[in-house]
Amino acid sequence: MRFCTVLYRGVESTARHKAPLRPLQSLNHVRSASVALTLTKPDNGPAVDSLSFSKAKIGCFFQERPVLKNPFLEDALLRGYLKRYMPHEAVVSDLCAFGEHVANKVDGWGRECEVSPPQLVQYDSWGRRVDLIHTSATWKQMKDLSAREGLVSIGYERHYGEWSRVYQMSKLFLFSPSSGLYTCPLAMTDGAAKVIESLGISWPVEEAFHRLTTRKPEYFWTSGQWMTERQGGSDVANGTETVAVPQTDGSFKLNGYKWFTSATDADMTLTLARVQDTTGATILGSRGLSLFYAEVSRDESGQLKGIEVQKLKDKLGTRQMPTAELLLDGLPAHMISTEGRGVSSIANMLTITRIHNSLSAAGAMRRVVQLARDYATRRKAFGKLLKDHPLHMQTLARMEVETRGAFLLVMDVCRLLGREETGIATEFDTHLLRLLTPVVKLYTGKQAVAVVSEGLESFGGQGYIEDTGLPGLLRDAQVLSIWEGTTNVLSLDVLRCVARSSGMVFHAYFIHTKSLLKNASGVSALTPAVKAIQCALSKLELLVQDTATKEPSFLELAARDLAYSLARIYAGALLIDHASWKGASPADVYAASRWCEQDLCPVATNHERGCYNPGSSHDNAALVYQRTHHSTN
Ligand code: UCC
Repeated sequence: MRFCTVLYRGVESTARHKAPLRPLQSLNHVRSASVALTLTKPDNGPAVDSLSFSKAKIGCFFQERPVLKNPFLEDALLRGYLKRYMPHEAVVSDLCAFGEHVANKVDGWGRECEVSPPQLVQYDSWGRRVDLIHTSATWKQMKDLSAREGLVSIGYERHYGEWSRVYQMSKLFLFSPSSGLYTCPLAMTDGAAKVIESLGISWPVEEAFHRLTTRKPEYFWTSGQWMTERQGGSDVANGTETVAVPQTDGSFKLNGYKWFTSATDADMTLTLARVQDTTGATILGSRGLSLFYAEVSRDESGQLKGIEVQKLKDKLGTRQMPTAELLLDGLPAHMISTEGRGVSSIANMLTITRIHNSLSAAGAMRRVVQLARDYATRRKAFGKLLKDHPLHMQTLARMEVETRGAFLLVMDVCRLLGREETGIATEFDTHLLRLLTPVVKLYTGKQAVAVVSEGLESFGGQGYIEDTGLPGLLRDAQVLSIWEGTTNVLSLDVLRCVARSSGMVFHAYFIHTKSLLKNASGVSALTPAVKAIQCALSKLELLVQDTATKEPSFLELAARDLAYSLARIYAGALLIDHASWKGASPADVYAASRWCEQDLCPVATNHERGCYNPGSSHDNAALVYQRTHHSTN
C-alpha cells in the first residue's frame, strides 16, 4: 500500500490514499476574521447584474461565508460571568489570546481532523499484526496544543483556587467546537487524573498522574476510559465480562472485549474487570468489579502488548476520533481500587466526563449561534439582510436563550467541582454537585442537538452542505445525549442519588435555588420570571413530598420529566441571579425572562395529566406495539 503526503495550509499530513483527501479550499468552511474578503463580491448588486451573466456563465453572485471571530471576545455572557467571578487580568488575557488562536488557526486544524479521519492498519505487508492507528497531523497538533495551553493541567495546578475549574472549562469552552473532538480524549484524561488524585498519587500511577496533568507536550499523556462491553455501556455492573488474572508479582493480565473505546490512540487507560480466583471464578454484578490501570505500549517487535484492535467504529459523527473495538488478550494491568469497588472508584471519572460532555454541548450551541448571527449580517433574502427579519431574529434569540441557560448550568457545576476540589465545599455543595452532574449532562445534551439543528436551518440549504463544515456540528452534537449515560440512564441516576442521600440532594437543591432569587427583588423587570420559578419550585416540592407515597413505577415513569424540571428551574434561577448582578445588561434580564416563560416544571404538568398513573406503562406499550388488524376473511 502506498502512502501520500499532502500539504494543508503549511501543515504536513500523512494519510492513506483511502482517506478522503480534500484540497485546502474545502477546509475553508468558515472564514477566519483575519482573512480578506477577496473571493466575495462586496455588494450583492442589483438583480439585473446577477441575471445578465456577463462575466461568467455561472453568474457573479457569491454568498459570503459566515466568519468565525474570536469566540471569547464575541461571548458577552462568558465575559460577564468571568468579570463577576474571576476578574483576573491574566485569565482574561489568556482567554482572549487563546480565542484569537482558535479562530485563526485551531478551527482549521479541527476541520482537517474531520476530513482526514483516522485509519487502522492491522497487518504489515508481511502479514504481521501491527494494529497501527494513523491519525492526521492536526490531531497530533491538538495534543501538543492541549498540553501547552494547560487544558487539563489548569484544573490541577489550582492557581486560582476554587475558580480553577471555571478557568479551565472556560478555555475548553472556546476550544471545544474547533477541537476536532480532541476534547473527548481530554475529558477522559481529566477524568483519569481525577480518579488517580482521589485514590492517591502513588505507584503505579504516580508518573501517569504527572503526565496527564503536565504542560510539556513531549511528556503529556492522554487516557482512555474503557467501560463499554458487548452487553452494553449502560448496565456496566452486569455487562462487564472482562476478567483480571492475578500474576505472581501482584499485577494482573486482563482478558476481555471492549466494544467502544473512544480515542484509542491514548497512552494509558482506566478500565473495569472482574478478578478471577484460583479456580477461575469471578463475582457477578457490581461487587465483582475492580478498577485497573493499564499502559498502552508495544513490544520490541512493534506489536501492542496484550491488545488487538479489531476495527475502528463507523460512526454518525465524532469521525475525527479513533474509536475502536479492542480485544484484550493478556493486557498487563494494575488494580488501583479496592477489590470490588470498581464502579464507585470510576465514578469520579464519570463525573468529570459528564461535565466535559455538558461543556461541549454548551460550546456547540454557542458556536452555531455565533456563526448564525454573523451570517445574518451577510445574507440577504426578500430584499433585506436576515438580521432585519424579525422572525429570523426571534429564532436566533431563542437559540441564544437556550445557550445562555446551558452555559450557566455548566459553569455552576464547574464552580461546585472547584469548591469540592479545594476542600471548601459544604455538605450542600457536595449534594448539589452529585445531583446536578447527571441533570446538566442530560439536559444540555438534548438542548445541543435542538439548537445546533436549528442553527443549521438558519443557513438555509448551505447548512446541509457537507464542505461548509456545518453538518459536522450536528453529527458531533448527536453523541452528547448518548455517551457517558443516555438521557434515561442519567434520569435514573438522579433517582439513585436521591435515594442514596435520603433526599438530601433535593434539600440542597431547594435551598440553593431559592437563594439564587434573593437579589432579584431590586429588578422589577424580573418579577414575572421570579414568580414563575417560585411557582415551579412549589409544584416540584409538593410532588417530591408526594412521591414518598408512590410506587417505584411512578418514580421511574416520572424520572425524565423530573430531571428536566430540575434543569429548567435551576437554569432559570441562575439566569435570574446573573441578571440581578450589578454588572448585568438588559440582554441578561431579557434572557432570564424568556427562559422562565416555558413550562418550568413538566413533571408536575404531566403528573396532573395522569402520565405516571399505574396504567400508563401498559398504555405506552400498547401504543408502541400496536399492530394493524389483519382480517382473516
Ligand atoms: O465510555 C464511554 C465513551 C467515552 C467517551 C468519553 C468522552 C465524553 C466527553 C466528551 C466531550 C466531548 S461511554 C460509557 C457510558 N457508560 C456510562 O456512562 C455508564 C452509565 N451507567 C451508569 O452510570 C450506571 O448508573 C452505573 C454503571 C454507574 C451503575 O452501576 P451500579 O454498580 O449498578 O451502581 P450502584 O450500585 O448504584 O453504585 C455503585 C457505587 C455506589 O457507591 P457506594 O458503593 O460507595 O455506595 C454509588 O454511590 O458507585 C457510586 N456511584 C456514583 N457515585 C454510581 N454512580 C455514581 C455517580 N454518577 N457519581 C458518584
